[in-house]
Amino acid sequence: MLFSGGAFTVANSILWGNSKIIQFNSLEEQSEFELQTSALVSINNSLIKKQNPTGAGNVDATVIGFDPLFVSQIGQNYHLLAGSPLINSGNNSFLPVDTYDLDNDGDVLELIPFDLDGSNRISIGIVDIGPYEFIDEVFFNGFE
Ligand SMILES: [Ca+2]
Ligand SMILES: [Ca+2]
Ligand SMILES: [Ca+2]
Repeated sequence: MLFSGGAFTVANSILWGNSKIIQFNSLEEQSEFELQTSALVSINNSLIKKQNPTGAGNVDATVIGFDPLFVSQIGQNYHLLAGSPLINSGNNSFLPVDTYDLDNDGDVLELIPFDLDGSNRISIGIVDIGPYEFIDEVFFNGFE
């Protein structure tokens, strides 16, 4: 993927190497990601492999030994493990509204209610970066 012009926005998203780009906003799935300085770029509350993009709230993936704690990178399973730096690192204000009324409550102006699994899009008050919200099983199931 090469952005050589135009403008694009990345928010609450994961761009991870040669695998999928996962997002909710304006980008489609891509296999590569490269920026040229002529592109107008807005990257916020996102993770880009081996980068620390300018913008607000991005995860610094340039740290030695950085691990986003995906369930399986090889298996391209981008669900998050407990302790992932992506948990609660999104920005709720970047979420799209529920235009298609996914929860059938007649409210199309609320924030989108579900993640890619159909779980609550926002858990513990703040959206996680990427398509899946981390659910704390202990919290979710009540007491152990
Ligand atoms: Ca709704
Ligand atoms: Ca609702
Ligand atoms: Ca969360």
